[in-house]
Amino acid sequence: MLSIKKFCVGLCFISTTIVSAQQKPNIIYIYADDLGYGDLSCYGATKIKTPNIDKLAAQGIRFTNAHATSATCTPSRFSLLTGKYAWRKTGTGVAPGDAALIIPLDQKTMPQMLQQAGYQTGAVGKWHLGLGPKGGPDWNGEIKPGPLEIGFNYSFIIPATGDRVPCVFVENHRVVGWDPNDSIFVSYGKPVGNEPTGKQNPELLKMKTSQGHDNTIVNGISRIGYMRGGKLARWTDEDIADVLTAKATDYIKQNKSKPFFLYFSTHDIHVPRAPNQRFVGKSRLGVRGDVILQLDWTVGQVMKTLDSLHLTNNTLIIFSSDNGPVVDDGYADGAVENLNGHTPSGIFRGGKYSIFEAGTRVPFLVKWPAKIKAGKSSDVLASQVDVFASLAALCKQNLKEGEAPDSFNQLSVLLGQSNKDREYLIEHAGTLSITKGKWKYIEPSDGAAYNKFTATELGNDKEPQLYDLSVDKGEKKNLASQYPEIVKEMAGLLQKIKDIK
Ligand code: NG6
Ligand code: CA
Repeated sequence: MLSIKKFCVGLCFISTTIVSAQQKPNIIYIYADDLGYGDLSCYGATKIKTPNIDKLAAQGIRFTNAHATSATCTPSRFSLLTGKYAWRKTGTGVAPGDAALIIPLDQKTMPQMLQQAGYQTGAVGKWHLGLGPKGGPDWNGEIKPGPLEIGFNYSFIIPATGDRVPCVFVENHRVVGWDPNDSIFVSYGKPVGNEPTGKQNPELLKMKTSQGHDNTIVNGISRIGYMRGGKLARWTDEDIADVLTAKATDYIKQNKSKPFFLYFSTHDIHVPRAPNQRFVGKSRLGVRGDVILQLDWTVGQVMKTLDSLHLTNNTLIIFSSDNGPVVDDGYADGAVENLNGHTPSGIFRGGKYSIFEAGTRVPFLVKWPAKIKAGKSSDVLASQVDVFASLAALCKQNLKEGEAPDSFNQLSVLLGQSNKDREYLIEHAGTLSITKGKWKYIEPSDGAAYNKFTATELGNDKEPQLYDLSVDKGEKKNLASQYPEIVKEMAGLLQKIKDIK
């Protein structure tokens, strides 16, 4: 005979399954910074172990041909949040820390679409899309427009990057810990105030620079740009991962009973790489390896929080990076010397800033236990610009003409139900490339072929380039002169896409 207890357990099970089947999934987009295709053990790294991110991969789909939209931060983030290629709009390059908000207020954004679908939306971490009106933000007043004006209900952000002033967090419209007796001023032109700079006082630095980064010193690290004031509000680099992870997990806890969207954009593994003491020396690959471990810890904390709240099953997590890897990005932090055979770009050519594959081909993991079969790997051609339209489809939101214009609905691919490649893929560094089927065409450009400071092959060439990625993933053999008709066809298609208004 069925005991009452068993009956009840059965009933409860049925009812929770029904509830979770009906409830929209929570969505967390974890955006690592400058993490390369080859930086994780689930993508073949052998010199470093990333157990938490590997677990995420094992419980979902690991994409091997998915791309950030650009090879640097600001344009990739612009494209992700608007579903529109950043290169269609001027002023979307790497933004200074006092830039005005780059996303136009009349541009439909992914968080706005999710708000309309009934989501609570939060942004935690690196922003780097500008803040405030034309002329830039007032750091001592209400800092807007910003995340809250483009579709987030809550934000706790690093305004630009860790290596750019102001070195303060902004929560919603205010600098965290702002002191009325110590107003904050920021300049990307002439120095403001008379605090020591990396250029004049290198003896005060705990981390020397290798290029640029020689303006105001904050926490023993000199930055891009000058700031004065806000002494009590300044962050400690070694605590940034802890602070952001706590804010992200608090956000999850506070919104556990609503469908929520969390855009969690980590500072790791961008420069300056100043890991918390817990991670120092742990990777044996120098600070760059140590901050990869710190990032892995962060991802673990998010998953642990979901587990503890029983949200794991119905939470869709996307984990990716905003652009490819770089080893020396302007600080002499020992990353190059301690690389120890580790290959951040994996088998691909180039890295951050490059039009070659490693500029945008990045880790891309999708996990949603309620819907996605665990343990799959997919070589489907995919782009982050499609996340917007795909999530709109998931939430049954119609996009009007002109909204997310470059974003395709690839939901079935993201959920592992289809293997259909994106029709074509555009990559963006200084120049553009287009990939369709096995061919990748890089348009001619006047840019430098090589950046000697970052030691990156940028991929620029005055001549057209054509690679057969089916046999030449490392883009070693330019076949353009051998296949002029393919070059013509690919250049024509690229032009057509560029011409779309
Ligand atoms: C470069 C910086 C680099 C990094 C990058 C932006 C120098 C020499 N280099 O100009 O350190 O901040 O901009 O990186 O200043 S991104 O990931 O935010 O795009
Ligand atoms: Ca980046």
